[in-house]
Amino acid sequence: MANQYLNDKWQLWFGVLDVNKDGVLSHEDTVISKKKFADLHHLQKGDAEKMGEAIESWWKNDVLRCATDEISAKRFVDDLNKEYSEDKNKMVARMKDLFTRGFGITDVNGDGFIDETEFIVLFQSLGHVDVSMMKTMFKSLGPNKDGLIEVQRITDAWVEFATNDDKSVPCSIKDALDTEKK
Ligand SMILES: [Ca+2]
Ligand SMILES: [Ca+2]
Repeated sequence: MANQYLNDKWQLWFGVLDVNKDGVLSHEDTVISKKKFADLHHLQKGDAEKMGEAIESWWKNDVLRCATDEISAKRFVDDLNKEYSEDKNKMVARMKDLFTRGFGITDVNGDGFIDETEFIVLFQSLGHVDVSMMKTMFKSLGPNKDGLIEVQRITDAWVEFATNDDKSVPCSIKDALDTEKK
């Protein structure tokens, strides 16, 4: 089993993903986040459908992992513990895939960078409201002089968040999430 520090981060991550805050991850979270993403980015019908399919696929395959029932926080954390204990490298590889696909969608204009608006829309699509937390986290991830963060860089930071159990390594994602006002 992973240590308490990593378990705490997984618990925070569950909170990031539970869009409607009903204590479980389910298809309902997919439906809401898909709609919010299209609305907040003012996507036209064709683009909304294309992005919607990518979002559906991400939830289904990467997050819910084809589960058709609801995933509680305990099950989410237990499953990660199991994966982590069985084969850490494999788990890290899966997280890389998950976050690569996730931030690929977040980069809605496809320029290879995440700007502050794309970052905020990501969180708002996931049902979050504390914009100052989002801005703090964005800034902590090191935007360049044009205010952009490479998709790869942000992906790496989230993989680190989801897989590193070393408490001595600073983690600005955890720090920001710890301060989030709900
Ligand atoms: Ca939910
Ligand atoms: Ca972009």
